[in-house]
Amino acid sequence: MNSDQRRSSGALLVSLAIAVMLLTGAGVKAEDGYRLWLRYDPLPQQMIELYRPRVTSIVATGGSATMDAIRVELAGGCAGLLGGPVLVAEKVDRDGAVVAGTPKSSPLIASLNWPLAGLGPEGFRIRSVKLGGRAATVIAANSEIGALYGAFHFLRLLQTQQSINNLNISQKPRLQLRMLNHWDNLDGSVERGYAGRSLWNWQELPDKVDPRLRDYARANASLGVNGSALNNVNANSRSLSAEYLRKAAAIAGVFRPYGVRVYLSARFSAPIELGGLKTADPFDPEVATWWKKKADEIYQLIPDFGGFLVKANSEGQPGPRTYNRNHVDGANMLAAAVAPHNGIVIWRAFVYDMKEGYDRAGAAYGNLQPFDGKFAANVLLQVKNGPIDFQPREPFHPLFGAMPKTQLAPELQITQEYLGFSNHLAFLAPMWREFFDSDTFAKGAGSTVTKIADGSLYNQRLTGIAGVANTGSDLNWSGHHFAQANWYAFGRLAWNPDLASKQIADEWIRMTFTNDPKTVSALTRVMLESHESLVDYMTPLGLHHIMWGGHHYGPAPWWDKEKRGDWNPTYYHRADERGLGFDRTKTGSNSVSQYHPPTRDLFADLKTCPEKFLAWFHHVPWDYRMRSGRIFWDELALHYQRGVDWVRATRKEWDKLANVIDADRHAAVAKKLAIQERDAIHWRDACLLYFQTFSKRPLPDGVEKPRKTLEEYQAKSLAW
Ligand code: GCW
Repeated sequence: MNSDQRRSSGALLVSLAIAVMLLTGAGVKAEDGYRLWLRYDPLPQQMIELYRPRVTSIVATGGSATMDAIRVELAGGCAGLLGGPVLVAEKVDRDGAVVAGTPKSSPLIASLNWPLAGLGPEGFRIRSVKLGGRAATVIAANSEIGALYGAFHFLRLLQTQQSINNLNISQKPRLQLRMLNHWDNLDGSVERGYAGRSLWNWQELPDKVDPRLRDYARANASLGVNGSALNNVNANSRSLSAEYLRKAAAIAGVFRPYGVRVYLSARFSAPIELGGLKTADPFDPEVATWWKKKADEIYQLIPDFGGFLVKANSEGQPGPRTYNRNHVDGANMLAAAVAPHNGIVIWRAFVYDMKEGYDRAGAAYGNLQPFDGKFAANVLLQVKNGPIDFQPREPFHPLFGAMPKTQLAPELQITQEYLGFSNHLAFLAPMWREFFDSDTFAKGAGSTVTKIADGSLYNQRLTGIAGVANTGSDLNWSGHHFAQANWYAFGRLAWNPDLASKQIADEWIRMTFTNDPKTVSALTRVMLESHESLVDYMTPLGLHHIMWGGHHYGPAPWWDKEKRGDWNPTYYHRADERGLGFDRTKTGSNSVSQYHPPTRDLFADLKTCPEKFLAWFHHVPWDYRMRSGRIFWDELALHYQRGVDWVRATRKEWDKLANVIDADRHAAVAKKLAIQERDAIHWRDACLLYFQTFSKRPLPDGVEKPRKTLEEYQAKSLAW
């Protein structure tokens, strides 16, 4: 080949490559998942034609950073979705303007004289109107952050291909504080993080701020998440040092235009470690003064600082009880320090001291319930959804409905500590729905957890919810492409805890993958079934905490080596010749009595207890007759098998989508699903072989033979 030929064949290759790229839409960007659900790729032509006349220009006047963000998001988002530039204008001079802002930022919105008071500080209204005879869409709010939320909502309508004719939408968040809790350490590691390293680069801060943090804030704002606790609740005092506060202030500066306020986890003994005091006793005036001064210093640097998040006297953390004071003494002392700045204290209820013969499931109630009505007005008591610890399934925490005079905030875990890390596809909205929909009967029928969380049951003044984040430095943020859906679901439920799982899944799929109806319905089904299937192959029928010690990945029901008895799976499942499960009724720990009747009685009676909670509340005889007519042992085994079958079917389903999902993400998810199948088989075999040593019964028909021996499963934990 001479050089001319080489050149021309090279040119041909290039033009071919371009043609292929144009046809497939590939090559523009690797589909690495970085854009989350905020992808603004062109919609199908017929949608563009429908939308185009209604989106010709963006009118979002005002010079603040938040108004800038609104302009950029709307103009960039609409241009991307509509496949061509959208004008940014000062006024409405044509049909199709999208006007966004507040009565203060926009004379136009002011001139409408809309009654906006009912929207509160963060709500928005979106309406199709005529302005000076021209068709326009107005996104109005009392605050710029409200307008930003409205802008994201408008974009979501486009992304999910909803009609934008005759819009008349008013929304406001049901809970006030909607925050992520990051268990990020100062060395860049993330406790229970499965998506790389921490997003905060403490080494480089404050001089260098990763531009990615802006995208983190955008993603949160798109859901209405308005708080971020930056550091691990297993806190290092240094987070509160002058040096680290300057770093946190730099982060707060990036988050501010997006309405995300920064919170910090406070180590209770910081006055000793940072302040050189001899004690951290909350009744010591020097200690109280130290915290007051610390709060003043923080607010100097971060004027909109949210407040402190505290894990005290839990799992080795210091706390007021270290000094013979109680939780209220500690929380209220900190609350007094931040109160002058309108800050708050979020005190965690995750407290369970090990005592001989005690039941961990009843411990938080025992520790905190007696303090009902004693916490200061700016304290939220943050309670995990279930009484033990973010298990694949737990009944709701009995503190919900038991502290009518205390401001409770649910804590959910978005990161999948006990749910297969970021290797397993498990959409958590259905699990959280089950929690929110639980009826506590605290004030009669209909006293759901939702009504406690949103403050309506007890007129709770300050409301909130936290999700332990699953974000990290991985390009796709959450480790598994589908784990992004859990961040999304958390934010959407924090905004409106009545949203249906199906709607959340549907929105997310459309925004993240495709609007193709067949694919949307196939993926919605997969997502909605995924959590129950994970429960099937991990902890069916009320089993819990049977994971490998320490890392909590994979099964180890035989595990009994932890220094604390209540960290051992054997403590929880109590398998013996008679049966399986923890008796929490009168004949056992009786912690079922922490629930109100009739829930209490329902759970306490083996016959009426929902089967999904059977081994949670009862020591169930192996031959107990289940509703299906099968004995408990057989039913248990079939659940394990069902979980495995589901993963296999899902792999097939996913394979079928190879030509509708981009190659990069398709391959990445396929790889994860292969791991999930391997793990599900491992779970089934290891658990059934182990429990069989007690049940002494054969596996029922339909359950596959284990692949290895029990000894082999016991010898080595699942690798991840
Ligand atoms: O779920 C457990 C985790 C710990 C965590 C603790 C908590 C931050 O195993 O890693 O510590 O809960 O919620 O405080």
